[in-house]
Amino acid sequence: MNLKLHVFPPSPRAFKVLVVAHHLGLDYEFVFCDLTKGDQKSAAYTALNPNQRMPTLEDGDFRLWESNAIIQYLATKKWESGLLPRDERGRADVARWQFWESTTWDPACAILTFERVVKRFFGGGAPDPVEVEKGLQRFNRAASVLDAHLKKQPYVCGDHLTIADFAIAAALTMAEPAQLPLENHGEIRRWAGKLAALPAWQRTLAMQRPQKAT
Ligand SMILES: N[C@@H](CCC(=O)N[C@@H](CS)C(=O)NCC(=O)O)C(=O)O
Repeated sequence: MNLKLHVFPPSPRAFKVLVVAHHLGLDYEFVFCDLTKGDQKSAAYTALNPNQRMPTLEDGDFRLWESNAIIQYLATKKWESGLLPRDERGRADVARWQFWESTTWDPACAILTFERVVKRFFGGGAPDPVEVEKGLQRFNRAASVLDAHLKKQPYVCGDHLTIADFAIAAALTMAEPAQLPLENHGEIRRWAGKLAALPAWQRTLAMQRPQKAT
């Protein structure tokens, strides 16, 4: 088996990569990158990913970091899944939402996840109310965009599931402990419910649970 995924399953960025691998039915070697022990800073890991962050993929002598790039690469292993459209406009649409996830959605969710979950997990003290307020404002702004978009179509990029759905929904695995305010975003809840019903989602959640921060 050539494919290796270096992951810390409680993290939504690891979840993103794992859920796509599971949905595609890919065989991979699981390599636990234990962030609680600083595995990401080891010399061996730094040689794979100089950012000292996970996830990282290895496929033979090919190395790839950035969760959104990793799931694009995984999807090309099973084009027939449709998770990455073959047509240029379809692919550009997926790329658009993955960039939006990286630049807008993930940073908003990450502030609330860091303040309300990660700090507790690593003994980092109480949530900083200024940061929480900033996170809430960013989250509400981004969630309004996504919710309005999902009113028009069942999935992020139209009628079919793509990697853009997994990329964005991964952060919602922290919705409860990070108290992501979804009450006013019924379309996001509807869409997230469909993803959560996928066998790949449940399988990946089960990997997250035993080591979960809460
Ligand atoms: N944009 C990157 C973010 C990766 C990232 O920030 N990973 C965090 C965990 S969620 C990490 O490895 N942190 C380790 C550290 O900061 O020491 C991606 O999506 O892959």
